Amino acid sequence: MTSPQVAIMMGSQSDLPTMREAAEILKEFGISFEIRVLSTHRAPEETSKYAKALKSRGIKIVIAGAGGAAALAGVVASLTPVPVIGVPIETQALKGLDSLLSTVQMPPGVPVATVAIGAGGAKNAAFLAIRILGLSDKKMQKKLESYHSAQAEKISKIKVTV
Ligand code: RP5
Repeated sequence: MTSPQVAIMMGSQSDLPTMREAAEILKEFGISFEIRVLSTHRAPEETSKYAKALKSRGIKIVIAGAGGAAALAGVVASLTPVPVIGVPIETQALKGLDSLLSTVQMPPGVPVATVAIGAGGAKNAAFLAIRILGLSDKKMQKKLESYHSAQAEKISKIKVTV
């Protein structure tokens, strides 16, 4: 069995409605992925074991979403050379600004490519993963081009009257 290309990780099952958006885009583009709920503060050892095995398992990109004091993406990036895209989950208390800052403000040397807060960010995480995978996959590039052409066509068909 071939290993998935992308690993989607999230800190809690409550993050699934957001992270599902990334999964749906990957599905649409036919990219193989796996999804795991793993938490740096609730299950640090399991998370660490999983992160350390990513490279040898052939995973090419990680999409990691967490909320609040969101350590997941940064910790995973510290444990693997595989590129990590971070999705800040929207929170009740601070509307996800807490998640955004915890995910994006990584010290130099351990990058987390951070997208916008919430569902839009999760979708863009998948699109970014697709662009990265497209660098070495002509078919994927073609699919992306068709996607963007379809978007452009949709926009051009909108007629606005005032
Ligand atoms: C984080 O705490 C998770 O990523 C989640 O966004 C947040 C709340 O988790 P739950 O209390 O819903 O499990 O670790």
